[in-house]
Amino acid sequence: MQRILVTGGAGFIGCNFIHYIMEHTGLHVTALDKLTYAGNIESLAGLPPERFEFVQGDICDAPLVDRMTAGVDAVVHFAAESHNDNSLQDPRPFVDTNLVGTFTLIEAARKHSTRFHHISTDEVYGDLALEDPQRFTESSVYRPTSPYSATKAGSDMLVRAWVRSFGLQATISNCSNNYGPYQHVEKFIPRQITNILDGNRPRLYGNGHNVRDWIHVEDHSSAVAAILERGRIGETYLIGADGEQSNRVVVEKLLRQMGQSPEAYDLVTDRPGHDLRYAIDSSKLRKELGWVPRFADFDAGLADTVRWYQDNEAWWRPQKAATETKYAGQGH
Ligand code: NAD
Ligand code: TDX
Repeated sequence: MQRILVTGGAGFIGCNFIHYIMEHTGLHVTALDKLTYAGNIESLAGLPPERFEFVQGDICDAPLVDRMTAGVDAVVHFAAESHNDNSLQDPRPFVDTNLVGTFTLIEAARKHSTRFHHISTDEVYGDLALEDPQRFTESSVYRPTSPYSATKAGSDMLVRAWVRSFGLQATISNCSNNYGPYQHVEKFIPRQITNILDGNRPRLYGNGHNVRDWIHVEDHSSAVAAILERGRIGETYLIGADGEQSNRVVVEKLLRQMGQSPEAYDLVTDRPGHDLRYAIDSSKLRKELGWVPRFADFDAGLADTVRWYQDNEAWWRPQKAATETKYAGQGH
């Protein structure tokens, strides 16, 4: 494998993956990204031009996708509409990008017999009760609950069908909640860090008892690299780092790390249909591919992330006011 196409390369996880894969391999990377509100070309600054190319474009643009797929050995597909709250306001772009965009890419990969890796989420499995001893596994039943997770679930089904019906050389990964540098300020952790930096109180939806299974984005990248290199075609791998935390505990940790009282947050209107708990059992990935996460200590990873937002205000500041105006309109 020499050349790969990374869709959604200007987004949070896509850009972190590109930095990771270019540092750890000699691959040539082409990023295809529409630069929606969530994409930021500055997240890809400083990459060596002889091994990196950026193309602005839409994954629903079949002739463009066909041309770009023809020239690479593998496609790693991160591009998506990714925010649950947005999907509750306007689901249409989620159907277009997550379903039609994935369809467009796998048609091109089928035509050119290109290796394909599809990035998905644990949200396709719905949610768990707080005390449920079971975690999600590769054989959990699909039970998506939001327009976002429903379109991601649909995209997974398309990839699985293309593997079975057309012999598409594909793998799928479903990862838990990511945190780390370059995450848009609409998402939970960067929203609260930047609120605190601005002297505003963090906002917790509902009672704050919802649980997410946090993984550092660099560990997601190393897992995807392992699957791309050694994953078995047709298989799904769940990616997680045993990082379950309630939202309330995360906000209290952030407030303490940033020198504030751990009670200095507000409870606001809950998200409609808010999933209660996600939790990943990643034994298959660990046993089969020997993957281990590097960021075992959540508090240390969180402290690194706080520092990154403190040091990179120029990166997030342009999005902050518009994001908070949008949340104010939703009662959040
Ligand atoms: P993001 O919203 O930060 O980035 C998405 C990127 O895709 C943006 O750069 C955007 O411009 C681009 N994009 C959107 N529509 C496009 C289109 N039609 N054509 C081309 N580019 C388009 O999202 P993220 O958090 O980096 O998520 C990346 C992937 O990982 C998604 O598939 C998401 O479902 C999945 N995922 C995310 C998480 C998480 O915690 N963020 C967890 C598990 C899985
Ligand atoms: O201000 C907030 N207050 C709050 O309490 C925000 C923005 C969120 N929340 C809660 C909602 C969730 O319980 O925090 C939790 C995390 O919220 P998000 O960052 O919006 O993530 P989530 O909805 O869990 O989905 C994320 O993980 C799975 C990503 O956005 C998805 O792309 C990924 O598939």
